[in-house]
Amino acid sequence: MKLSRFLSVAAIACIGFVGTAQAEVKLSVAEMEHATQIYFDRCAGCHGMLRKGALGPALTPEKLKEKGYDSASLKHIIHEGTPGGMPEWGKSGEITAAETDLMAKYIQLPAPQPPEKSLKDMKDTHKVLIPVKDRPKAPEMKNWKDYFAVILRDVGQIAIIDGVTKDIMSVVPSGYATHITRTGASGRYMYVIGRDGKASVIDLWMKEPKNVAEIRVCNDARAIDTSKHKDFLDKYAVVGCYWPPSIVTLEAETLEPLKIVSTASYTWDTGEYTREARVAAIIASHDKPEWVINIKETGQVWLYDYSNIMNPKITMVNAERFLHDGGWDLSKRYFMTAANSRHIISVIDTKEGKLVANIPSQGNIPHPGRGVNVDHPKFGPVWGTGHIGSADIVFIGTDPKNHPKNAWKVVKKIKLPGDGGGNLFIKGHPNSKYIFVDRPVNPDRELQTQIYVIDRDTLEFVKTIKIDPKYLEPAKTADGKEIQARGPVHFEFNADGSEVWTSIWGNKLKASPILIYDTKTLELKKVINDERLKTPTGKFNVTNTMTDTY
Ligand code: DHE
Repeated sequence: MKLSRFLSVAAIACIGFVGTAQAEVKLSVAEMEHATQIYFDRCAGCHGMLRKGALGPALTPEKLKEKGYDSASLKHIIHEGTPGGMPEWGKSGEITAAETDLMAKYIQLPAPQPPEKSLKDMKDTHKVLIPVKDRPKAPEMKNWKDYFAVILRDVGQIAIIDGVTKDIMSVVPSGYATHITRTGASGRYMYVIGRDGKASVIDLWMKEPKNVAEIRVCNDARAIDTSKHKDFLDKYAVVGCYWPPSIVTLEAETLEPLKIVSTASYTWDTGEYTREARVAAIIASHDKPEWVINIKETGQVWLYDYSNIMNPKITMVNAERFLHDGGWDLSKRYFMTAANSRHIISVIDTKEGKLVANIPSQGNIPHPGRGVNVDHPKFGPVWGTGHIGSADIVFIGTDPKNHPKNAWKVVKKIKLPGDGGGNLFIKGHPNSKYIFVDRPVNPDRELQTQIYVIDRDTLEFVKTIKIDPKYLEPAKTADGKEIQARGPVHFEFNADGSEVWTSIWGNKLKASPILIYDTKTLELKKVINDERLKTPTGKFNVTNTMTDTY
């Protein structure tokens, strides 16, 4: 997203004020624009647009002063990262020395005020690219339920890949720094959200899947989902926005915007007003016309009843602050979600509409993605997560009826080999003997570039899979500088669980492969190498996403 569309006039105006108020730090308008763009791209997700902190600490000028940070110490942190999970932006080559210097100055100035967005603003960007009547009446290709949508993050595209033939069916444009995709309940439509709040929908019934509608609903977003209750199949989509903090519902087939609900509210515990109460994970109930929505900064999970779309009923469940990602337990009754900077897993009972437990995750910064479910012979159903800030993988009992002693307790904790965390995703499939774990943000190069394998029956770590260095070759900038690929990130299984896919998190200057492993033998079975595959990160199989299988 170009900054000029993002920064408000008010924000530009504040630059003059900044220069005079804090004589020691001055930036020109051009520098301010450049820094704001970098902040949006690299920092806002963790520290917040208004810099009040969430996963990362608050970065307001007052807080930095209170902690005694000057430009030199800030530059050091931006360059080197921290063991707590802050990436080494300078060292990794992702931002230059001059930009590191710029950012150290920028965060000592007040944050620019980002713009608001109205229903009219949204409507002005809404396009139905292929009307419903002109779309296929039946699937044109037979394997569509085993397609994968692969995020090509830094080029803002989605690759649709046939999970059976491994052919790239199409590469479709999407929003800026595209984040995730989710399918509708029938699987036919794949919904995509970009970090710039651009939502798009791809019709997978087409011989060459294409966007059929698009709209920009906010300026910063991470989540999208759909109505999965049987009476509302393919009826509504919902976008969760970071800025303006809001929930936007859309008509599913056309993305016509229907309703905006602001999430700015009060923290559940201390009752402080929080303008930046961002929407993190959204998950759709299969049993009720309900979305389960994490409101990050206030620490509430909202149970959003969409059966009367223009007059929704919302149950606000107090959980814990800084809610991030999460997924269903095996029964799909309990939502297991990470309040990551509090090291807590909150459990929401969606049948009763209440918090069941806030469980210390026994590690540093749980980051489950959707997590992993196992029906374990000894513990009964368990749900597992890894951690960004430590090597712990934990499994929590989730069946209070038949295994009450294990329910809502960490029943098994294992450590990945080597120091530190760096894990982002863990994934399983009922037909796979193994669970797979990545570690792309561990600072150690060897640990960062391996896949970690856990046995589903014993829940013990059994093996690392090393990635052949030929798949990790660095990208080269025009002036010959090398930028390393981070290593494998995220996993997804094919529909029958016989294969697991991961991808190398490279740089957009160079294509990166998708690696496909046999889930019985753990052998590398196939590599998809294609010039179009730049920065492949998240991968979403139609059947598994539709059915919430993980
Ligand atoms: Fe994500 C899920 C937010 C960075 C890949 N990420 C999520 C969810 C949230 C979130 C709230 C849950 C969505 C849901 O289930 O509805 N992600 C954020 C951030 O705020 C953060 C930390 C920083 C930012 O500025 O965006 C961030 N995420 C990343 C990445 O850098 C990743 C690794 C690569 C990329 O492509 O952006 C990344 N996030 C993902 C993926 C999922 C995800 C693949 C879905 C996991 C799944 O299996 O369902």
